[in-house]
Amino acid sequence: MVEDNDRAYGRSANKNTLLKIVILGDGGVGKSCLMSRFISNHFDDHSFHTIGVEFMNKTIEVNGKEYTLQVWDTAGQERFKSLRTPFYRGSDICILAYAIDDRSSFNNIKMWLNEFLHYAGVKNGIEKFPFMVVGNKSDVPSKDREVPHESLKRWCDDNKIATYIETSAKNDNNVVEAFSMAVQRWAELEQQAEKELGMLHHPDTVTLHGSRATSALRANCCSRFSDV
Ligand SMILES: Nc1nc2c(ncn2[C@@H]2O[C@H](COP(=O)(O)OP(=O)(O)OP(=O)(O)O)[C@@H](O)[C@H]2O)c(=O)[nH]1
Ligand SMILES: [Mg+2]
Repeated sequence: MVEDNDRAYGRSANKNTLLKIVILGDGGVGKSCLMSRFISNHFDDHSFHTIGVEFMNKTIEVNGKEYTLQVWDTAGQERFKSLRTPFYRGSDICILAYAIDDRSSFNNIKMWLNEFLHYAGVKNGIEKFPFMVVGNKSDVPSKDREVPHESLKRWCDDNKIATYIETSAKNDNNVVEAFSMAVQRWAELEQQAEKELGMLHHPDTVTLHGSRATSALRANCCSRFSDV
């Protein structure tokens, strides 16, 4: 089915796809540690607060296809807001992170979602954009847990977000899985968008010139030309 779609749009099924992923969440939830665990399988017990943004690339295979993930780690502290928000535009995937031993970081996920929607210029509804909610620090002792797993599930259901997971950057639990799930969600939404475009245009005549169906459907006059 995927291959049929690829042929219809004149693309090679083996092409490497570049995806920009931003990680947002309160300061200290472990965003930088999630990125370094994913990119270089490294964990820092004394990680410093991030200032602004940093990005790193890693190529992975998901469902037999190759993706180069450009992972953007942002500063969660409020004072760095103006340094991080310009980098949201052009994102393909957004990871919303909190720490399971920090209730207020979970309560703030909605604020991060709204900040992303606003500055990334997402207009077509939350359910059409690949968000991934990550509850990090799942290694902490159960007495320190402040956010039950059920609260994560309920919050995602209520906010129409299909993908969520608990991770530990420290113990290397579910970190690669979180990124893979996010890519799978992106691919699902991409296929849906291609179908919607296919209904608007006959598949034999439409040419996307390498652009993505999701971008085409999400595009507005500014966002098409301001991808970072
Ligand atoms: N127990 C535990 N600690 C973690 C985990 N991930 C990160 N930490 C610790 O949490 C602290 C903050 O981690 P960072 O990755 O710097 O947090 P951040 O979200 O990038 O913070 P800002 O850059 O300020 O936005 C560090 O002391 C890490 O060692 C985890 O999975 N488990
Ligand atoms: Mg950081």
